[in-house]
Amino acid sequence: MPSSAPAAPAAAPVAADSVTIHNFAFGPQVVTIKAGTTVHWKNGDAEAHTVTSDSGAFDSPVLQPGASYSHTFTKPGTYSYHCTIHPFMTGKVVVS
Ligand SMILES: [Cu+2]
Repeated sequence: MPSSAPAAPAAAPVAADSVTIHNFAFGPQVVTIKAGTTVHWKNGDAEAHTVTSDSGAFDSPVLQPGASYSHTFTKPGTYSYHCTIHPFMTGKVVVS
């Protein structure tokens, strides 16, 4: 694996606690929340996806179309995540 991947276009962080999976992307891609907030993901695609922390902090089961997943973030930090089925799908939760 190369140590530096090409920079992805910077996504503007959005203060939100819900993320919709649509068209093989997490939207908003970057959400900002306060510690103690529960973030809800909903799969609005016709494909199965997962919400999987890069660091193992959280991991959804396979979310079939229409399925939801939530995780409560108790500690400040930046949590990157991806879809294990489609690793090009990435998102971030920034907890303050
Ligand atoms: Cu996926």
